[in-house]
Amino acid sequence: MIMTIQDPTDPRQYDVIIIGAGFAGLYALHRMRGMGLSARVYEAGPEVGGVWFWNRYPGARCDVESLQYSYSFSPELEQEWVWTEKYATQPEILRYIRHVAERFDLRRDIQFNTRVEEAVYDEAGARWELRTEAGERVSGRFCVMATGALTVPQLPDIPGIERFAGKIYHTATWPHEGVDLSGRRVGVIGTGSSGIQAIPAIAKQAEQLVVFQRTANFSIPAWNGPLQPEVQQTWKKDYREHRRRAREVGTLYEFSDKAASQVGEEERQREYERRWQKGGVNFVHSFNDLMVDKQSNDTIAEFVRAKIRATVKDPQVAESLCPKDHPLGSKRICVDTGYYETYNRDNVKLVDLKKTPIREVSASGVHAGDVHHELDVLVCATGFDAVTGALRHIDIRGRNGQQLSRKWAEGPRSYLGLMTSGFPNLFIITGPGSPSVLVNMVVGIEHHVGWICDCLDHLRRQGLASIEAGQAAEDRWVEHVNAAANKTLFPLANSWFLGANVPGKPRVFMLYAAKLWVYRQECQAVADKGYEGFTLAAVPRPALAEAP
Ligand code: N01
Repeated sequence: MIMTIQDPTDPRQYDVIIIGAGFAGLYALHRMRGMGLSARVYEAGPEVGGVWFWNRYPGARCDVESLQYSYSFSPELEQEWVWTEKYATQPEILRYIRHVAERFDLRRDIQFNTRVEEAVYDEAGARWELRTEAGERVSGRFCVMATGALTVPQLPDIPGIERFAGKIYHTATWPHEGVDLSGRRVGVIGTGSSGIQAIPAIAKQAEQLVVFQRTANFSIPAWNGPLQPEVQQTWKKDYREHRRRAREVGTLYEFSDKAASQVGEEERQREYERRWQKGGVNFVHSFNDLMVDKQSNDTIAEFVRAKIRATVKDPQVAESLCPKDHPLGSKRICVDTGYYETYNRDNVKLVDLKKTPIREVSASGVHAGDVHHELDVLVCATGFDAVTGALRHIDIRGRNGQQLSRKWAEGPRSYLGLMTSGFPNLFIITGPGSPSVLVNMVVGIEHHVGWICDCLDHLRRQGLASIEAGQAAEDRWVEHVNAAANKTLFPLANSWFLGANVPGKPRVFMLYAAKLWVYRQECQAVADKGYEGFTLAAVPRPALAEAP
């Protein structure tokens, strides 16, 4: 028998409220419903997909191979779904997510066009009380933040930008009807993953393209192409084993057991060249010390700079495109299709903002250094208030009315990246303090949802109703996360991993840089020890629904 705690006279009370209907929210709904819990998803957008619903700029695609960037929970789904390209485009990934929503009948428990503005923990009732933008109120015993790491677009704070008479677009909120850039003079600000994917596509449409680059980034060719049926079939034969390994390492790459520092120059160059020809993020794994040894990293960084100089015909432009201020991989590596080659086109111009900073935007264009660039369209590929942004934009208040944004004013603090003390029964999927965006997001999401479901099951079986991260355990975890980051080269870059792209955001490395299998073991060990470091309580309320 399934016994739920939902009050039948008040349809707005649920066991679990999930915020967000991207990869994380959909899987959480599927699993929690399967446990017999009443669950409801609130989604700000009009459709499922999360980041893949919004990011539709020209050239948008994933840089994890399609066969890996997909759910592993259903062997039938993974066998039946057919990917068409090595790296899927945004429309194809969105089609996949929609298919999942239909196939598992998820839509009936999702409320679209509903932005949650406030989530307040009611201590007496031991429930989360949520208020939406439209004033609707709902409550849940548990609240799951499936709000994504790259949700809140970051617009550049440039003097005069509001005066620009042309159109301004952000890559993350690209118009759904598309934008016809033919015959237009287009400026792109930003050369991260989004800019580096969009620039070659925009250059093919626009009459003129001016790229405003503040920091040169490392980019590796994707060598994308159609996914051959025989490659797909071979992979599908071993899908279970591939998934098992992915749970240990995140994404399956060719991991090296050699250090760049231990081999000679010739072997290093041979390996870099071989990997460059294969393309993608696999390149970063050429040797096993590249993210911990600056001298080793210098060798791979120099290899890429040589590739840039060999590709870009104008030596001055090539030099501006060569990243020199951060180790390769310390900012999220980019994967491109014809990025550096784009600068050989007659209609493309690079403005190096390190030499000629933007002074202002006027009605007719962008003034950088002494030059005024006349533009019809300005594209901001300027990234996100990442990892904590979506959480900061909801007024989340825990015990004693404590605000999450206040608690995290000096940087996010969590235990295992899953919960934060003072906020009982609030789970965060792929939040700060977990590997999050450092691993294949779908793999990380499935792990977190699995851990949370096991935890809810434990509470139910023990007749408990609340779980909260302990302060001491959280403090130790934060130190542990910082120590892991400090063993790597990540802190050497001004990246969004550190919040460095958002003015005023505290400079804290927000992610757990250990190997995924280490993190999984740590999470499992905590659970195996009866959720060590957490406080579990039987508050005087009906316990969770009985296990089916
Ligand atoms: O954002 P970013 P993104 N004036 O923050 C520049 C994922 N993703 O949207 O480096 C001038 O990386 C900024 O300059 P700087 C992926 O995880 C994945 O490109 O701060 N420039 C930078 O060049 C990725 O890492 C995929 O000096 C300004 C750029 O804007 C993450 O999303 C595709 C500026 C922002 O780069 C974010 O990528 C796309 C200003 N005022 C995204 N403000 C794939 O899977 C910012 N910039 C392939």
